[in-house]
Amino acid sequence: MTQIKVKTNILQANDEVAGQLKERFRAKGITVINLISSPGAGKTTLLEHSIPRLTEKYRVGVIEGDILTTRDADRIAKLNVPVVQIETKGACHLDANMVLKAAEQLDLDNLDFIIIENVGNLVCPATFELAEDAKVVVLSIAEGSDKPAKYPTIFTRAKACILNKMDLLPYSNFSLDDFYQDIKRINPQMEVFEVAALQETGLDSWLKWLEGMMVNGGQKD
Ligand SMILES: Nc1nc2c(ncn2[C@@H]2O[C@H](COP(=O)(O)OP(=O)(O)OP(=O)(O)O)[C@@H](O)[C@H]2O)c(=O)[nH]1
Ligand SMILES: [Mg+2]
Repeated sequence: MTQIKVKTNILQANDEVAGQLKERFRAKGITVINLISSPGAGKTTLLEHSIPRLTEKYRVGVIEGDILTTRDADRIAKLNVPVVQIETKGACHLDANMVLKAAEQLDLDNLDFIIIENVGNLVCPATFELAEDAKVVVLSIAEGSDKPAKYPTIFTRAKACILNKMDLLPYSNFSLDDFYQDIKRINPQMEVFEVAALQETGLDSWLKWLEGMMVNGGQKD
């Protein structure tokens, strides 16, 4: 009983911060995406291959969440976009306060997108609002087609799913039929993009969807 109350309070407090932060992002016309997946599904790789295309038209900043190390932030910094690292020191997800602090390091007057790479974890990040306009879940072929059924919270809350490492499909027992059947049941509105980030296949529809998500309709000031 008490445990449930504590958890509710933590989430409520987080949602309040996230709500205020979202208003700030909206006022600046910034679209915020929260990328969530289990470790190694390909979040950073997706960013490495999407950001150079996005920055042809838009200004992009990245917030990198990791339990330890700046490795992902270092990879993103090579793309010459502003990047802020959050080291959670053990915490398995980002929360709105961490994003608030990270956002203070970014020039909000000069950004169209902020993409947050959450800590590699399919479970905990699902329940924490980060002032995002959309959660995007990345699932890789090697993880198996049963994951939406086994981890429904994130697949319910995400607006889009990147099905990554499609190049590995011939070498795995991943069933696209089972996957789509579960998605249809769990979240029929969710957009699914079949992608091989490393090979840069399937990125066009994903990038077009991102553009469609823009809070200011793609207008630059
Ligand atoms: N075959 C194949 N490998 C990929 C693809 N995308 C990413 N990888 C590989 O998958 C591994 C993990 O990729 P990352 O991008 O680091 O994954 P991540 O989700 O950012 O990992 P964490 O931040 O640790 O949670 C790397 O060795 C990538 O090269 C893909 O489309 N196909
Ligand atoms: Mg990463």
